[in-house]
This record gives sequence, structure tokens and C-alpha cells, in this order.
Amino acid sequence: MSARGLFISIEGGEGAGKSTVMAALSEALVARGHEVVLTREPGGTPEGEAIRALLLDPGNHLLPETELLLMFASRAQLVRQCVLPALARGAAVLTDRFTDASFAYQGGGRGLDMARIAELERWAAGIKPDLTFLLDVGVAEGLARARSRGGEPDRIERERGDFFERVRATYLLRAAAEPDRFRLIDAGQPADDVRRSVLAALAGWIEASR
Ligand code: Z5A
Repeated sequence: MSARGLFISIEGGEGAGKSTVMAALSEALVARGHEVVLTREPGGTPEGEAIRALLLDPGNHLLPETELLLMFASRAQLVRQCVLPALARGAAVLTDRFTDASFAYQGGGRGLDMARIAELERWAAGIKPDLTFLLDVGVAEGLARARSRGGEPDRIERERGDFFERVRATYLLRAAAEPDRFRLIDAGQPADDVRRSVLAALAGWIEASR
């Protein structure tokens, strides 16, 4: 195991199946002898979870700029308190979303300036994942899956379909621009096939990085 661990993010729109994939990746990495640290954004630290509650509460009327800065406030805390120490001891960190989500949701979805987000990425995050799985599923299919879980939609889930179309398009553009880091997975397949595709991509990436 290297002195610096592995930093892997899982991205996708609503109902893409990130939770199932996180579990499968974690199992595979543990089987390869890694210490695995699982986390999520926004959140992942006590302070970040408090910021998450503020971000997702449908009763809050947040401006796009406020939303972006809160995403990065949570991220700054997570990187320094959790991600960097774990990587320094050689662990594999698996995160359910990272900065690509800010480009997709606040840049693509809300229309905020991508260059400003890139500045925040350099300053507040200061780190990019080594590997990113983008679980891509059609917006209507993803929203139907998310709604089938029941419960009240959170503040961001209440957005309209065209918002999520812009999010999806931005994710796909980012994946095309950084093919070495991204693995694009067809998440419209049955869950078992998605899991198999992700595990095959992980094995291929580890082999190629040796
Ligand atoms: N956000 C942001 O705007 N900017 C940022 O910088 C960051 C985040 C970091 C919270 O994130 C919100 O924050 C999110 C983006 C925004 N906004 N929204 N809306 P989150 O990741 O915690 O929330 P989420 O995207 O709403 O998660 P999700 O809908 O739970 O997605 P998921 O984890 O990918 O889905 P899942 O729970 O694994 O699966 C959903 C359902 O589909 C479930 O019943 C599964 O059994 C089912 N499923 C999964 N895979 C399949 C397949 N292959 N076939 C059929 N059914 C399936």
C-alpha cells in the first residue's frame, strides 16, 4: 500500500444508485487489504452535517451564491479533518460526491460562473479525487427511483426537470474533459450490472496505475 492512499468519488444525478455502488466499492477495497473510509458531501463531519441540514431544509430560501459557499464550507472541513489525514495514513477514501457536484449543480444547474467554482476548488478544497465514477441515468428514470423511496423531497430535490437536465449535461462534459480521472457508468442498467461495471472499472484502474 502506498504512503498516500486512494481518493475516490462517486457522482451522479438523483437516484443514480450511488449508495449501492459505495457499498460494493468498499467491500472490494477491503478485500484488497485497504483501510476504507466512507464519507459524503455535503456532510461527513459534525460541522458539515449541520451545514447539510441547512442546505437541504426545504424551509430555507438560499441564494445560489450562499448554496455554493456552504457546499465549499462543508468541503473545507471534510478535506482537512477527514480526507487528508486518512490519505496520509494510506487509507482509501470513498466519498459520495465531491467538487464535481458543485460544478454540476451550482455551475450547470444554477448557472454560477464555473471559473469562480474552479477558484474555490483550488483554495477551499485543494485536492481532486484520483478516480471518479459518474453514474449516469436519464433524469426521468432517476427522479422516479428517488421518489419511489418515499419521504418528503429535500430543498434541491424540489427543483424542476430542466435543472436536473443541466446537471446531467455538466457532469457528462466534465467526464469527457477528464477521461483519465472519470469512469462513466451506465446507471440505467439493473443494479447488479451497474455494480459489476463499477467493480470491473475499479480493477482496470488499479491495474493501470501499478
Ligand atoms: N449537492 C450540490 O448541489 N452541490 C454539491 O457540491 C454537493 C451536493 C456535494 C444531497 O446529495 C444534495 O446535495 C444532492 C446534490 C447536492 N441533491 N439533490 N437533489 P446526496 O447525494 O446526499 O442526495 P441525492 O443525490 O439526492 O442522493 P440519492 O437520490 O439518494 O441518490 P443515490 O444515492 O444515487 O441513490 P440510491 O439511494 O442509491 O438509489 C435510489 C433508489 O433507486 C433506491 O431505492 C435504490 O434501490 C434504487 N436503485 C438504485 N440503483 C438502481 C438501479 N440500477 N435500477 C433500479 N433501481 C435502482
